[in-house]
Amino acid sequence: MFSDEQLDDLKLRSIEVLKLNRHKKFTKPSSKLYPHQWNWDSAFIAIGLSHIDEELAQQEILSLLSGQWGNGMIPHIVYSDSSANYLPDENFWDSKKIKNSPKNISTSGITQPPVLSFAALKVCENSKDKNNSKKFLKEIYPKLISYQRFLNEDRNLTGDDLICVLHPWESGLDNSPRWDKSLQNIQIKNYYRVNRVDDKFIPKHQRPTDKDYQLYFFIAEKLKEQDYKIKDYLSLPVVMQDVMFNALAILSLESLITISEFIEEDSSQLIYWKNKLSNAINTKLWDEKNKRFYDWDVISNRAIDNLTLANCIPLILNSLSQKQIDSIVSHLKKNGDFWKEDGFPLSAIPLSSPEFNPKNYWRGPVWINMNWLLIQGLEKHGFSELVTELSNETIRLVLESGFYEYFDPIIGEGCGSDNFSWTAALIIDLINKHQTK
Ligand code: 2M8
Repeated sequence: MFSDEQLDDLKLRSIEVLKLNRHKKFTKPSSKLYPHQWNWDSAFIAIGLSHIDEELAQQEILSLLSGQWGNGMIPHIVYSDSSANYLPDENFWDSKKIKNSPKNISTSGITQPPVLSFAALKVCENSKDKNNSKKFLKEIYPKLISYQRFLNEDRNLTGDDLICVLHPWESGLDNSPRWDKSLQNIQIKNYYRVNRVDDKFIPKHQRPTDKDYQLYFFIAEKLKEQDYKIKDYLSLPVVMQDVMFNALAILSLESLITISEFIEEDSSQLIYWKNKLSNAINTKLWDEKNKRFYDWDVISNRAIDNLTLANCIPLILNSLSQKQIDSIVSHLKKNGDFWKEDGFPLSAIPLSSPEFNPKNYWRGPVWINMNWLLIQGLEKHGFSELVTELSNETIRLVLESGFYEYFDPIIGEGCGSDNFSWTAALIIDLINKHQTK
């Protein structure tokens, strides 16, 4: 399908994108639209960097951890440059005022999907110097555990062991239709006009709406009023047991258990959290009748019925039944919900869903990180043909369209920011796999 020259050239260009976005000791998601450090972006970026330069991969992780709060929370943004043009800026969150937050650096007050421990394990697996990576893992291990504790305990708000997400930004899939119904009920009274700058860089029809932005700021204000420590979760505008977030937290636990064996640490607490969370996701978020995973809206106490690609992310887990695996895979195949025969896989929401919009952010386009996560899941469960097919299509898309943030699944056109870091980083990983086969 591709020549070696084509792949070598694409890899070199991916490295250039990461170099372009490098800033101090981390990599910006993109230099104009996202001029700070983002949590799950840096996890994906570290995986790509680990194939090129292990030290840079480690720095990426250490830089993100420098924003960690005393309660273990790793923020979704670590601010790096107060003159950068991004809203909300660091003054909005006012993080330095919060007890136990870092005082030398500004951060947001919320987190993002937990991919970091999985990334740390991947960085170590790709390392040529196992002694060095063991030393690195030993250094960061207490911080990763403290983050996990924050997720499994502080964010177990309802007491049923599932982790709660408190803001669409925490889900990473900001304007996904899975949030629509829950956001619809929020009343914003006498609320100020929100300034945004993202639409100065990207055409408005590819980004969230003004109303979405108003809600994002409003919800964040409500969290800030409680100093980001939740005393009364039912008073919050939105609380979601997000199935992708919870699956990634189990993946983190699986990764931390492997790390703990490698660095000879006790893993009993991790196993305890993992069993509890796996049990909860398989009971409350799995529906036996419809054979699929759901998100749960805690405020209205009901399952969210939108099927999105995020509901397929549990495929990445070890402990799934054959029935669960087969049902997820049937959605992912060509001519399934997310892949039109002559189009580009995988769209973020079903191509047939009424909300589908091929160019609007998390409401239709293909995202390379989602494809990459699902490729890991397909590989884990032995679907090698589909892994090859999806990996090749993902590489082809970037080869033909460029290093965009997301892509129209019908015509393949790049949307959002160009020179986007996780696109470049994960393409490096896919090319490496392709070349070592
Ligand atoms: C997008 O989200 C940020 C807010 O966090 C934004 O729109 O300004 C999302 O795609 C998110 O998943 C991603 O981490 C971030 C940076 O790439 O951009």
